[in-house]
Amino acid sequence: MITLYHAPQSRSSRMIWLLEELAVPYEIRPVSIFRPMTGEGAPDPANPHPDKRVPAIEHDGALVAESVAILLYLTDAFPNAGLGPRVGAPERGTYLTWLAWYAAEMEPAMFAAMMGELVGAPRKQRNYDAVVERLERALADGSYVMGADFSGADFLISSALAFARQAFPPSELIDAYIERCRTRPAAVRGAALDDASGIQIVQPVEPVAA
Ligand SMILES: N[C@@H](CCC(=O)N[C@@H](CS)C(=O)NCC(=O)O)C(=O)O
Repeated sequence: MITLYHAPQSRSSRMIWLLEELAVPYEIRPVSIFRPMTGEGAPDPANPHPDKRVPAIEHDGALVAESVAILLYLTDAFPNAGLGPRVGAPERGTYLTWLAWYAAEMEPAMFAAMMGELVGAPRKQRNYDAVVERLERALADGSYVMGADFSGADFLISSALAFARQAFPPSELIDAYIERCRTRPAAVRGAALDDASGIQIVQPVEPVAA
């Protein structure tokens, strides 16, 4: 059983979508977090995350924190869900490149744009332009960043785009991509579970064949 430590409307929300994509049983365990935007909430002693943040998961005695680590851990642990190429597959390098790009390039560029930090900062502007260019190039070539099929990379990238759409330029390609990802049945089910209060055990709607 996988346990997700979760706070509604936070970075753990999209992890419910991911768990729905995997089609495995899981438990949602709500924890409180400090919310700097409102000053509300407090770190929860019951949260095993090293910084008392979310998301964190526990699985078979392993604790995993950080969104990208959780995604990679779970797509590797449940390869039959088809969300990430297995170790040794030819597309594995491309997959890892997108995951690292998301954490090291896209998120910083996105937050820099959201905070208005690009003006007068040519280095940040250059990084931001490169992010937009790489994204638009990938989406012009396929429905998803790795081509025709949805992967864990799309899960991270599309959810960040949906969260911070205003940080990116107007683009029909980007809008259509967000819509394609956000309307997946697992994403819709995940969104409906976000506000769950109390511990919930969720059973898969359509288990993936082992
Ligand atoms: N890089 C981390 C960021 C996690 C994060 O900042 N989570 C926020 C919620 S959106 C949180 O738990 N904040 C509570 C705090 O900062 O104490 C990840 O992607 O997992």
